[in-house]
Amino acid sequence: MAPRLKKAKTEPQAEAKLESYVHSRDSFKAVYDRLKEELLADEIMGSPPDFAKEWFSNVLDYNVPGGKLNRGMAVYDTLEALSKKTPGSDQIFKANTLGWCIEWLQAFFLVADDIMDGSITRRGQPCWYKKPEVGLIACNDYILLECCIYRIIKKHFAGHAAYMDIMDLFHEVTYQTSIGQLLDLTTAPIGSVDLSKYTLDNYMGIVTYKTAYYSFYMPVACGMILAGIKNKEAFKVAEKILLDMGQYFQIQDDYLDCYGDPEVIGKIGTDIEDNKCSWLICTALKHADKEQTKVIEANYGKKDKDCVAAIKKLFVELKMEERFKEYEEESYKRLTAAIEEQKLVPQAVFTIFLSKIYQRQK
Ligand code: DMA
Ligand code: MG
Ligand code: MG
Ligand code: MG
Repeated sequence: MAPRLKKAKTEPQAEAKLESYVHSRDSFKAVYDRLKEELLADEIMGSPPDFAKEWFSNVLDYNVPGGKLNRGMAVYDTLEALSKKTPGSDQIFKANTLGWCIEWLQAFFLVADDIMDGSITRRGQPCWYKKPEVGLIACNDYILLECCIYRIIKKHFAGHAAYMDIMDLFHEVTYQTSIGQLLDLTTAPIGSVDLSKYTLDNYMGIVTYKTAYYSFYMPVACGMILAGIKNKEAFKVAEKILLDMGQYFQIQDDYLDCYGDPEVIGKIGTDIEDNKCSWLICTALKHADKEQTKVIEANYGKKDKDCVAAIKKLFVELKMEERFKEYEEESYKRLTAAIEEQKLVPQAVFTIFLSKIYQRQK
């Protein structure tokens, strides 16, 4: 019989308390610096010449750390809310590492999304593919961004009890998000406006996959995995609430695409020109009379200033801003009730996230 090895339940490092840890953008960013340094010191980077290393470094700095970081920072917030005592320094680092992997995943999807949506700016600067020296090299860059995720996970989690679960989660959520992008893009084919597709039912399907899984379920699921939660029911309860929250978040994104200040949101809206199945157009169609529907048919999905203006005028007639604000209040109430109703997951896991997005301007 093989000798039975008695293994400590937690790694010795995880025991080391870090009383002074303050979870802030700065402490989170410090982990990015370390992960980037590790990637650049990776053996595979040993042979490429300096100009290639510099390109790689620029791809990362331009696309990974410049967002709101809500998704990435939520992994640690979740872990903390689920831990009876302050997490040790190794657990803190692991949570923030997975947080950055989510930010890397987001960077990968956004570089590609901006090409496909024909967007101009992102996070207050030109979209990566719009930079004259980049262009379609951006296609290889988004592949690189995705590869980094698995490089980082391998370095820091190979041998960890949750390695398989973490890998599986990242693969599953990447698949879900790309299916969401597929639905988003094929519902809005260039040059053909088929209003029958623009229902709120179709809309919810698109946004659940393209946004809610990776932006809301994933950070919390990472935190739950790190906290050692095994109860599948707890994951299910979290998923239900977080998908609802993610739908609300994408509806805000659609609202801000039309009504947000580009200076504040850091991007110029393109949904009307791009023929997108957005919450605004689905809701407008639900309330439009015959004449108003004709205006939509004639003007939606065209890269023409006057057509865009005609749609925006119609949105005013149909009180779209007011309808959005109503929806926002209802969502907040519905989510708060759902959070309080369940007993399996501490409320803070959800409320920290919800308070960051409620009535957001960017
Ligand atoms: C974004 O949807 C979804 C992913 C997976 C990047 P979107 O095109 O509405 O996003 P944005 O408004 O940020 O371009
Ligand atoms: Mg886009
Ligand atoms: Mg898009
Ligand atoms: Mg958008």
